[in-house]
Amino acid sequence: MSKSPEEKAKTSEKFLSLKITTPSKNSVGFGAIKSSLSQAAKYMNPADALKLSLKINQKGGFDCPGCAWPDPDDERSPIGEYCENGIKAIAEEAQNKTINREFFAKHSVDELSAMSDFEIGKSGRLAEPMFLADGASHYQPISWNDAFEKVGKHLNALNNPDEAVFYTSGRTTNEAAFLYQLFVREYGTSNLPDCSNMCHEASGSALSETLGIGKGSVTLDDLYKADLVMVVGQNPATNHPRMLSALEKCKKNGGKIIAVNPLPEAGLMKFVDPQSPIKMLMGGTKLSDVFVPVTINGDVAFFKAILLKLLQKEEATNDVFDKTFIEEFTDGYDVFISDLKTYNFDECLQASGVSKNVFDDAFDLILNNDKIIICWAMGLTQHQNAVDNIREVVNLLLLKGSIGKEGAGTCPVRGHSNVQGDRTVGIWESAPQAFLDKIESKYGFKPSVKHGYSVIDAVKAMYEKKAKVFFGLGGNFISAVPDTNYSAEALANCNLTVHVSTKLNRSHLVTGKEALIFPCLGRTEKDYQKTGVQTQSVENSMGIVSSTKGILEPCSEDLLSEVAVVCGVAHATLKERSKINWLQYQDDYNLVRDDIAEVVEGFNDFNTRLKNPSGFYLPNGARERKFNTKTGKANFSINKLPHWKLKDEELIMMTIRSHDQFNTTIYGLDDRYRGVYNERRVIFMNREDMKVRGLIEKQVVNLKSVYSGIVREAHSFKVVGYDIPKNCCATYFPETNVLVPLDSFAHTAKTPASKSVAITVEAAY
Ligand SMILES: Nc1nc2c(c(=O)[nH]1)N[C@H]1C(S)=C(S)[C@@H](COP(=O)(O)OP(=O)(O)OC[C@H]3O[C@@H](n4cnc5c(=O)[nH]c(N)nc54)[C@H](O)[C@@H]3O)O[C@H]1N2
Ligand SMILES: Nc1nc2c(c(=O)[nH]1)N[C@H]1C(S)=C(S)[C@@H](COP(=O)(O)OP(=O)(O)OC[C@H]3O[C@@H](n4cnc5c(=O)[nH]c(N)nc54)[C@H](O)[C@@H]3O)O[C@H]1N2
Ligand SMILES: [Mo]
Repeated sequence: MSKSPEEKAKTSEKFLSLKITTPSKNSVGFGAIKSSLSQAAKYMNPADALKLSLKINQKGGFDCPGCAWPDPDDERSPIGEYCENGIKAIAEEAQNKTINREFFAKHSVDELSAMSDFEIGKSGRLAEPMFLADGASHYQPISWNDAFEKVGKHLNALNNPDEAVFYTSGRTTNEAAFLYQLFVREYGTSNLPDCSNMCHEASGSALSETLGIGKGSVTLDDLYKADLVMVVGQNPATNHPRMLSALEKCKKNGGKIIAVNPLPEAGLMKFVDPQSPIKMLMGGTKLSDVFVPVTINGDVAFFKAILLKLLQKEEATNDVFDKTFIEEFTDGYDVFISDLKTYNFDECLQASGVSKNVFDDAFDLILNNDKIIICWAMGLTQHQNAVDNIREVVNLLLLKGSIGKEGAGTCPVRGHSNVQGDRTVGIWESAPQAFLDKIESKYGFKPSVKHGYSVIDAVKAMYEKKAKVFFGLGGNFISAVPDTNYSAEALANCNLTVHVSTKLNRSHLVTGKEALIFPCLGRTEKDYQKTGVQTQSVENSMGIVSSTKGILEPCSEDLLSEVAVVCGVAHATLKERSKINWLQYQDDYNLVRDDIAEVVEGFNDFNTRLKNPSGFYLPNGARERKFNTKTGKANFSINKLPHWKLKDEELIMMTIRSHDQFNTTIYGLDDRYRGVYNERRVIFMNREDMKVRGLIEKQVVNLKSVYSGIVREAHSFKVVGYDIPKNCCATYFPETNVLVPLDSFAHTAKTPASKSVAITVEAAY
């Protein structure tokens, strides 16, 4: 009998051999160079590695498939705007091993699912389309045409287009994403869940409401010019290494940095620039002036304490708030202030877990500086009160008039390299009416105005058999979503699951009755079409659109581009009933861009402007103090302290990334900066919490979460004593996604609360 979906979705519980060292006090430097070179040497052919490292993030080169951190507008490093983890991302994609029909004939789906995520990822690049028939144990080859027809047949057999779900992960380029959402809307649904639903959705939600734009307001230049940068809930040394160069530049210009994080992350402490050999020898730059070890989910409490103290000062001296800005540009100040006055400073400080001394140091910097930028990532967005977290950040910036001026503003640091662009060009389950109207007038069909499924809704719908076809453009849905067991059953309930992917991952193994794998080109590869090698485009975290063009030969002749896959599926599904000539787009991506220019705001003359080697900025109201909100002003908001309470024995767990992974792709088994080697099944605990529970270093434990009466368990983790606030703990995702309840998510934004999971820890034996 074949394995159950839950078993196939499970990460391997085998232990390797954990080694623990003292966590690093600084980041990057020689260690990073060594690590990235060894990664490239291991998996790529050397000529390709060199070619790529010279072209990464260069004008006219390709956009690194790693994170969404922007490239400098003018000066770029001659040896490539690279970083250790960027090289790892590329080495992973451009690896010289491929897998085809022989591989799948040799290994059954059950067998592959027993491998660790690390091993699955290292099997190689997918080289030809594969099909898993109902009841079959092995994937078999299928032609592209037959595969497209199969998708079309399944989609056309549904009772209603809303029974299909179309997921996107944020590596998809603007061109592919635009066509994909266009196809989905012409097919008849708005079920476009996106990885951003699990990521920065709460930022989009909070920022749209308060500042009228769901994106950040700052540019790289602002970061250089800020007086004070706060880095909240973010681990840049691992996830956005190039951000450290910008922070260093800010410091050189006299700026200060405050880090707010339960963990003393290496990169927040000290940075050694790998592109500056002299500085490397001198030991690098001290980055954070103040490190605030907030308790997990203690951020609203911390910010409220700051706001209360600022108010107190303002009432005494009358020169703390930017009253001209508040008067002219904001709404809701009085109501906000009267709500703020209902809070008690000591209670807020206590709830934040921050000591008075550290608080005072941070407070002084905030009080005495007016050009403030606040950067944040998943530490703020993956909580039930995530939207409150971000709105409270905005309140602080508004009081200080720190928005829409040089060196000041909001900086949500995005994850995937084009996650922001995908949303801009229409990957949105609840797209604005104005956008849908433009689609209707341009293409002559009426898009569905229903609110489609976000990620959480999609999982529920599949579980309840309301959705029967799952299509994923990139990503690794089963490993990324919460509540692995429930979600595995949800996928298994589908008639068909389809994944457009570069690499094998667990989502190819936890399938519907039938399954298809569509292997596609990666960012680094040349995209040959009838009119020549195609250029595509992406938007980075700061709203700059730029071109990306691969430089390597494709790893297999049987790959299609994402654009071609979307066109093929659309053509096979919609046939004569389509109002669109789908196949023209794949021959010439300029045509896609002409359409985007007509439909999406800010893209006029797209094809011409994309030729600018630095790309172009999209319009950003908040940057110019034009707030496109309901009130026409920037809105203060009222946010409560979170009300959850841990029960005896419980700890609050955050699920984070190690230094050797890109989301669900495991590059290696080390977390160098945190001093953890050769193991991913670890739990970082406060040493007093260990003592109370009678646990010792490296002891094997089982973890349990109980939420709404449902018990979830994850077995076999090793304890690592760590410098983390009491009652807090940390584990890596995806291993602990089994513990994250699907029903625990951010209000209004529905981001899974994967940074605040109440768990208990028990010795395994
Ligand atoms: N190399 C690499 N780069 C990546 C990724 C990757 O996996 N690998 N992923 C990409 C993606 S999609 C994303 S979204 C980003 C993710 O980038 P990050 O958000 O930096 O990633 P996480 O590991 O989730 O780290 C969250 C940080 O928040 C802190 N934190 C957790 N809970 C709280 C809290 O309650 N309050 C505060 N103040 N801090 C908290 C954690 O200690 C940790 O330092 O990175 C992108 N870049
Ligand atoms: N517990 C917990 N869960 C989380 C998070 C967390 O912090 N904690 N973070 C969440 C966040 S922020 C995010 S963004 C999601 C990520 O969720 P996803 O975006 O779904 O996951 P990824 O791991 O980024 O996807 C990796 C897969 O994408 C495919 N791929 C890579 N490059 C390309 C390409 O160019 N084209 C195509 N078509 N496919 C490609 C490869 O097959 C690879 O296996 O996970 C979320 N899940
Ligand atoms: Mo993300």
